[in-house]
Amino acid sequence: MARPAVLRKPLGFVGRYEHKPGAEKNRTHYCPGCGHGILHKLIAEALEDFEITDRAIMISPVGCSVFAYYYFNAGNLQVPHGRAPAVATAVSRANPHAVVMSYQGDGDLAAIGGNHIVQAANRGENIAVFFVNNAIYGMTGGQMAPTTIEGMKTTTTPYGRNPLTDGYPMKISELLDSLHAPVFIARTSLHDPANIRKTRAAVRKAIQYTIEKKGFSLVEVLSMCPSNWKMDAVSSQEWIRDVLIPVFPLGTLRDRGSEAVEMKRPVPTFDPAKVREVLGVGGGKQKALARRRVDPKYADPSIRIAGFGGQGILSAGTAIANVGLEYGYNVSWLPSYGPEMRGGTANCSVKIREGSIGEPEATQPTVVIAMNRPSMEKFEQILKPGGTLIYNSTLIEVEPGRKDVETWAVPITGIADGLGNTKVQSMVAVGAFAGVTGLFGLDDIKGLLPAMFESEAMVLLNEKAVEAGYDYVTGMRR
Ligand SMILES: Cc1ncc(C[n+]2csc(CCOP(=O)(O)OP(=O)(O)O)c2C)c(N)n1
Ligand code: SF4
Repeated sequence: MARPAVLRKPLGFVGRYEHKPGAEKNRTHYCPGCGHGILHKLIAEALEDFEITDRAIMISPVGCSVFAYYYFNAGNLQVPHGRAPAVATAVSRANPHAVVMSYQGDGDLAAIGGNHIVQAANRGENIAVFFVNNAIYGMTGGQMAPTTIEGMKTTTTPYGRNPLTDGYPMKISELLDSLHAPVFIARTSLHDPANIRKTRAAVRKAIQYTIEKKGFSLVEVLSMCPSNWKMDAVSSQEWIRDVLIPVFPLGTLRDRGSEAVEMKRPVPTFDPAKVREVLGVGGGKQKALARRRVDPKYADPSIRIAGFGGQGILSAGTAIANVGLEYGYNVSWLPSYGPEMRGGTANCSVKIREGSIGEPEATQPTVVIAMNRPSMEKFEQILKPGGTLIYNSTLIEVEPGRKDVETWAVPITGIADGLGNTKVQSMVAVGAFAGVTGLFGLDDIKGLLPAMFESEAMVLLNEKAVEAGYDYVTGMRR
């Protein structure tokens, strides 16, 4: 006797959907009649059936798709608008065992992320992309998307999309089908049970090829958005059948999965000597400088340098990062080019690590170098308790507010002026950093200056600046 079917939530979903406080507990985020929930279920069932919940990673971007992060029993990364294919690339390359899926709406994938998806497909990244085409921006209230069809009224095309002014609906599957690398491209729909079954099959194929490391798969899914189409759920399904499908014909555009062989991408290896050679670091020296014994407080520093434009903030950061490289550390340097006010703060983050660096921004720095008062007031707030604040006492006439950090008042601009050139204040700051942290030797920094400055006079002047900053703080210790 056949066993009765047991209807239950697939294990590819988390047991409990967490909502924001105050939200009703027994409903999803999606509007009634929305296609997202159906597609979620098809993916969740596949995660269970393929037994990959422990190695599936979902990349959810911006749009109604973002809510995927609440539902799947899988790893999840929420990423900026349109960037899912780039992040999926990184995750799948760094961890080839992971089954990486990107779940994107049409505004996200075809507009702001248009180039990302084309490039990821062209590289044949081993990812499964689920592309929810509802012909409109859902989350933001119904603006025109690249996939909006001709004549369709949206909040930004109130008289209907006019190709003369707004272009034609973009057929992403056909576009990607012109590329060499993808293995699987299909367009399906969620408007009735028969097509949901076909979507189910396509979802499984895309996931299967990703598990088998066959390369890039994309399933474009026509999906209802009753709220922004201003229709009820049933009319939305009929509208897909009668109006959307004639523009976006359904079917498998490409299926090369069975003939494709498992991709064996070379796993990137890190050879510091090779990197030094290629980057020309160390004036052709193959070996890194001998590391110094560093107070554990300053091992793996996360540094924020801030001041106003013209103070050489970014150069000071570059110099510190470059010296870190010379010692064979991993380093990152992240400038901030925010729309700063004149006289406000410009800043950069530098990280120096023995191990790998995840996030390049020093969101909770262990060392802050503040070159002017607005910078000190802004960045001492985020300094890690027990961290170190080096501040330019020439221009900052107030005491730092934080009492739980070590503070060093160094007249950085004054020292540079004493050397006859205010511009070298950035290198005074580098010297002070080296003196306070003990991370770099004075001679080691000086040895790099010829690679940074063209004229001998500038090299000499900057040598003096580094030395003066270094000597000032080491003198304070005594
Ligand atoms: C960089 C950036 N630009 C714009 C937005 C605003 N925004 C949020 S969702 C969205 C549209 C998403 O539409 P779509 O990808 O079609 O997804 P849907 O909501 O229809 O599922 C936009 C423009 C944003 N969050 N970030
Ligand atoms: S706005 Fe549209 S896409 Fe977003 S949840 Fe509602 S119906 Fe779905």
